[in-house]
Amino acid sequence: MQGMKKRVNCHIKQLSEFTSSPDKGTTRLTYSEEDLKARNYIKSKMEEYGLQVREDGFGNIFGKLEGQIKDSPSVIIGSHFDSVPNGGSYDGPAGVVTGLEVAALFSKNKLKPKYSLEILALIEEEGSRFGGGLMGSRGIVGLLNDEDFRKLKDKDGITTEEAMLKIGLNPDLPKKRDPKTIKAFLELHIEQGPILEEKNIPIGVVEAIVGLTQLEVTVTGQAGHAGTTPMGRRADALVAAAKIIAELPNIAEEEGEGTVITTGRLNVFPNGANVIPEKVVFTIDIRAGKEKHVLNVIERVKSVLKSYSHDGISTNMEQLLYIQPKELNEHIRSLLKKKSKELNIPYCPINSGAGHDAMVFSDYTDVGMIFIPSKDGLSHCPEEWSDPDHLEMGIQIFYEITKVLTEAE
Ligand code: HGY
Ligand code: MN
Ligand code: MN
Repeated sequence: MQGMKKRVNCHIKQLSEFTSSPDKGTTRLTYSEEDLKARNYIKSKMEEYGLQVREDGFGNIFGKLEGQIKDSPSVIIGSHFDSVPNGGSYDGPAGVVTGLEVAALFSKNKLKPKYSLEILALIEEEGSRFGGGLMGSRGIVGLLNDEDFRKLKDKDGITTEEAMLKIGLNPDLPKKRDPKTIKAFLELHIEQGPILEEKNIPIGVVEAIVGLTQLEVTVTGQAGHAGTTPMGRRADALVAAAKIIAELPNIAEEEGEGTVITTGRLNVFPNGANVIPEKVVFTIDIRAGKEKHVLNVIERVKSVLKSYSHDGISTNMEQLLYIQPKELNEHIRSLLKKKSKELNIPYCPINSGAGHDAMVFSDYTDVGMIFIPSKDGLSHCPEEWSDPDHLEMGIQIFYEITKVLTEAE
């Protein structure tokens, strides 16, 4: 495995430099100039490691090593290469780099898989530009159809189609993929929490992933002059939104069972210091291990919105994303544990509080996922860091399990 750590560090560092916020972490929005630079880097490495490279009609990148069985289904190793605003270097790229390195090892050891091996770099998992998230994986399995995809716009009103064309991508390429062409999907990801570090264990074998929903709430009032409008005659959208948001944490605490709720994005219109806000648009992200808790919280949010809809204030809620909790494939989980043991790499079972593309694929094929520790449990921030030694252990495990699943010799 010599040379791997150097290559892995180089991949992570290089990808982290494709950012629109070089002085504050990684900001790589889908179909941006930064996306294009990262895309070209990933494609060049796929070619270097002997893979046939293609992009689909969403801009997902596939690097394929053909199996000896004609038209065989593929074992896919992948993750996403977009980021949150001012995020870290490992969330997504750690999984893409894992795939690249497994392909490099297959090439170096001249392995011939019976079943095809594909490395997949997915777009718009975070939803930072077009909202919702898990877009690349939902598109591949057909949960996001072409028409709905082309309608999506970013905050400046640019559509997915316009943004793709701007960086030379072709939205008319094939999109949905027949699940029968996928034998398994494997994803390595950073834990993004403190558990593995606190246990001092380098590998987490993911058992289940939380269910989640992302809501977009619009509160509408009446714009007006900040100086001349008496307090009793205002329909201030921001005051109403603030009261609504202030009620949310308590709803999650009352639901319990690890339910979490977050308002991460908020926009005020017209956003003038001397103008009473006419409209506020904000997100509500709700997660829980059991679906009923997510559904309960959605209902409570609806009643809070209703309770503030009076005296010139109206509210509207749109669901940008909804995905049920997922339990990952038992056979692959035990294979991951077996390979970790054979490699003398300590591991423990773990559940994921973050959403991942793996959860989308898990309804269509066998899915396996491992975590590596996040320093101080931090993620979605510039401080995000993981130990290359841990990443190397994860790659070794994925290399071994991929040889088994592709029946490579
Ligand atoms: O939000 C998430 O859980 C993931 O980082 N997209
Ligand atoms: Mn991620
Ligand atoms: Mn993320």
